[in-house]
Formats: sequence, structure tokens, C-alpha cells
Amino acid sequence: MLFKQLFDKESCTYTYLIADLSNKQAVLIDPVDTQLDVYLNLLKENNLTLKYSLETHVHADHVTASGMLRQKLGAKTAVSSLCGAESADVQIQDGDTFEFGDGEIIKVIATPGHTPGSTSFLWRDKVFTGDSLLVGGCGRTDFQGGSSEAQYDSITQRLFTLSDDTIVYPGHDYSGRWISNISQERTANPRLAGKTKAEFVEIMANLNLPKPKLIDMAVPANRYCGVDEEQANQAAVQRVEGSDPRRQTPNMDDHLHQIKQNITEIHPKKAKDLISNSTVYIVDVREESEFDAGYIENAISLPRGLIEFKIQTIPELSDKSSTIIVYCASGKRSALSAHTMQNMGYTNILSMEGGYAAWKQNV
Ligand SMILES: N[C@@H](CCC(=O)N[C@@H](CS)C(=O)NCC(=O)O)C(=O)O
Ligand SMILES: [Fe+2]
Repeated sequence: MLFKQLFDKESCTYTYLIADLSNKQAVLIDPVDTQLDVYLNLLKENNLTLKYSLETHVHADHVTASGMLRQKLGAKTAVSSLCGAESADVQIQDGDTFEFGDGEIIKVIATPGHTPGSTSFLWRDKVFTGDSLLVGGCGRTDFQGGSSEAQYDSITQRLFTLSDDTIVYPGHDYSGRWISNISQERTANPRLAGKTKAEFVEIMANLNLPKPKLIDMAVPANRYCGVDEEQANQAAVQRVEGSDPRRQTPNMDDHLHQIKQNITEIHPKKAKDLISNSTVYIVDVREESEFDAGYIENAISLPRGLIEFKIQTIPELSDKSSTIIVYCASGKRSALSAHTMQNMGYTNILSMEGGYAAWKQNV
């Protein structure tokens, strides 16, 4: 086997390369876009084929290299189905397994908290904890739909119940620590050892950390595996469905079709009636530049990529049972956004068919 822990100094991110040298299949966990050449060289030097590029979550502090690795090498991208990254090939769920090499298995452990879709990966005696459990710390929970309560449960019930000598490989470290193990973290992690859930929540509420520098750019980009949205959609449409029976996204249109089965769409004329006759909120999920060029009166601008971490800051959207009409340019992004918001607990979301273009034609 070949196993490497790589470090991106700019974002203090750890990336992991695991490869089986017998059949040359490799997996990367949390690759960073600026380190693409390092990965390509490592893979080439060792004559490796990259099978999967796994994400522990949609990152807020750096852009993933997974989309570029897919474009260049055909590796499948994988991220939790709860991350709103519909263009990823594999929508990960708790308990899933990834096979590579000669019978090597990576097991998925859902560890929500830092984000709702945060995931840890267990391979042999190693657990890759992303930003759930860090060495002597843990990922923050104050943006992207984070939850300190969920973080506490994930760490204490899912990670601390692994065998004591499981080696912990974190997603980041900001002070030069590389690894730890479960026993060490369970007994000495200052945020968790001997702490009740209430004490942990209190600690997390008082971290007062500055916002990651790249958050406004990285979160939307990572929804599309780090590549441009249009490019990602095209790649999804062109991608040939492989023989892997896992939940793949064969193309964006099929995926959208599936999503549309589970949301409610509304014609622009009906939307107009609702807006005139009842209390509804209107959310524009296009990018800010599109919003600035023209929008529906009273619409709140909330670009799709920012929904999970900005929605809590918008008082009008605090009641999850309010009627909310979501629109974009053509009705696609609003359908995906409606799905995301439903997953966040909103119960009355209506996606406007045909988007702003149809609104202008019909109203
Ligand atoms: N200063 C960093 C922010 C780092 C940050 O907020 N990292 C997140 C992970 S994405 C975290 O959970 N940090 C935990 C901590 O700093 O204790 C940046 O600008 O990128
Ligand atoms: Fe993170």
C-alpha cells in the first residue's frame, strides 16, 4: 500500500492519498485545487489510477480539486447527499462503502455537526475525520447549517466508540499537529473530554472565530466539485454511466427530474396571485450579478450556493413553515434550492417554473 498525508499550507488542509500498489488503484480524500499538480505527479510517478475523490464535506475555506481530477482522470467525485452538491457522481450516505484496490474498503460514518453533510471515512485502522474531530479540537459549527448538538453526538457516539487505537487523521490542523488516536481524543480533547453536551455547546458558542477568508467563493464553487457550474453540468450530461451500481448522477437532467418529483413547482401566474393575495416570501437564488440586473419586487437575494450558511441570518426566513417562492433564471437552480431547503426543514417551498424569464413573459 501507499499512504500519504499531504498538507496545503495556505488553508492548513490535510489531503490523503491511499493506493493499493498491487493493482494501482488510488483514492484521494479532500484534495485542494491549488495542489492539483502535486496529486497528478504523485499518481503518475506511481503509475496509479485514481478511482475516487472523496470529500468529507463542502469546504468553506478552500476549493476542492475533485472536479478537475474528474475532468483530467475520470475519477468519481463523492460527497454526502446532504451537502447540496448535486453534480458529484456519488451522493454518499451513512454506512456506504467504497471499494478500491485488492479488496480495500473505506466505510462511511456520517458525522454531522460542522455541516449537516459532514462525513468521516474509516479505512483499516485509520479514521479520516474531516472537520468533525480535529486534534485537540473540532470543526466549528457556526455556519453552513452547523450544529453543536449534532457535532457532540457525532463525536461521542460515532467516533469515540471506534476502537481506542484507531488513528485519527484530521481535515485540518492550525498548529502543526498531524495525527492523534481515539483514546487520546476521548480522554484529553479539551472541548470534549469529560464535557456534557450543554458544556460543549457553550464552548462552541463562544469560539468567536473570524469567518474563513474564502467562504463566499469556496462554498458555491465546492457545490460544483470546484469547477464552474456550467462546465460541471455539461460534464455531468456527457458522463457515461459506468458499471458501478452505486448511486451515481448519470446526468444533470435525470437528476433534476428526480428532484422535481419531490418538490412543488408553481407557474409564474399562480405565483403572482399568491404574492398579491397572501403573505409569501420570494427568494431569488441566482447570483448577485443576475439579481442586480433585474428581480421580482420584494425578492430576497440568496444565491443558491450560500443558502445553508446565510439563511439563518435572514429574519424573514426564520419561520420554516412560511410560504416561500424560490426562483432563478430558468427554474433549474430554484428546483435544486427548493430541495436543499426542504432538507433543512422548510415545509412550504414553491419553485417557480421557468424562472425569471417566464415571469417576465407571463406577468
Ligand atoms: N482562518 C481560516 C479559517 C479556518 C476555519 O474557520 N476553519 C474551520 C474549518 S473549515 C474550523 O472549523 N476551524 C476550527 C478552529 O479553528 O478551531 C481561513 O480563513 O480559512
Ligand atoms: Fe470545513
